[in-house]
Amino acid sequence: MKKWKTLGAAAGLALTLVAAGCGNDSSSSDSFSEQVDYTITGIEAGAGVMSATERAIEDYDQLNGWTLQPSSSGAMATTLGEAIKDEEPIIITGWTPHWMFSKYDLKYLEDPKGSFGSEETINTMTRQGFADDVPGANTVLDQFNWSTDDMGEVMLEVSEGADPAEAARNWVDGHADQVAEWTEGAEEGSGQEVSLAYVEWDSEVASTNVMKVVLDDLGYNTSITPLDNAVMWQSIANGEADAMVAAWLPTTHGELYEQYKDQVVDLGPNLEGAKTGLVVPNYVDADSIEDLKPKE
Ligand code: PBE
Repeated sequence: MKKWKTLGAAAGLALTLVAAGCGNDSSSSDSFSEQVDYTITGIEAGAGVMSATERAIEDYDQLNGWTLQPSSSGAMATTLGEAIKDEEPIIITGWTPHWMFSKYDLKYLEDPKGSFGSEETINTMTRQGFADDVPGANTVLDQFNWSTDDMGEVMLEVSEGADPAEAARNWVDGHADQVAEWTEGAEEGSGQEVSLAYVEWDSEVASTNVMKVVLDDLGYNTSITPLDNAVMWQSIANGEADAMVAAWLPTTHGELYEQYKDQVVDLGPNLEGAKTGLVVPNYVDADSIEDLKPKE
């Protein structure tokens, strides 16, 4: 028994040394692009940042032959965390606000061709007629406005395991003055239903849960429904849902906005300074999309 164990350990050690040797060889000769196998780790197929990445693959010669791997926001974040733990190469579709920037040392790759646009706002949209049907809730949605730091507080708590509803409750309780500005002049509800549509991106989970707490506190009966991106827009346009606080403009949801702008009501930005792009850990030796290498 003892002999076997010793042998096993020795064989294991030898294998480890061989593996380490290979790893070192390949990392010194391979470019970052080769190491990630010319693959960008993406999120849900219908997300705006996915179309923007497809656009970038067209726009940049350096991305010739690259693949965008669809996934989910949660799986992407897990893959990113694992890569960083082992200091492995990785490139993802990223966005701000997101807790990943407070948890990890990351950078956006410069985008000189502007495939991802520049800074964006996140806007609030309602269905047509909502302001007449539920004016008090419409006033709150219209006055809802917070910063990337505010949203970041909720997101961080959720990323550390808090239930989104609980994190939203904590934020609202801790920011009574700010919430009072959103509800100022808004008629209280008496149980009227308000339906909010959203997508389960960490940023939208935060904002939508906070809106629910605020509207419920004011006497409305708010439901929140996670949908795919295109379906979220469609649900506001056809009146199946009342509102959403998740419209990334002008670029990320630009096409959806063009498609539906005559059927929705744009209440303007609820957050400024949002951004999307290709993101890598700081230890990656690339600063711009133009530092990447096409697949030969
Ligand atoms: N996002 C987060 C979304 C908008 C919010 C950047 C992943 C998208 O790409 O559509």
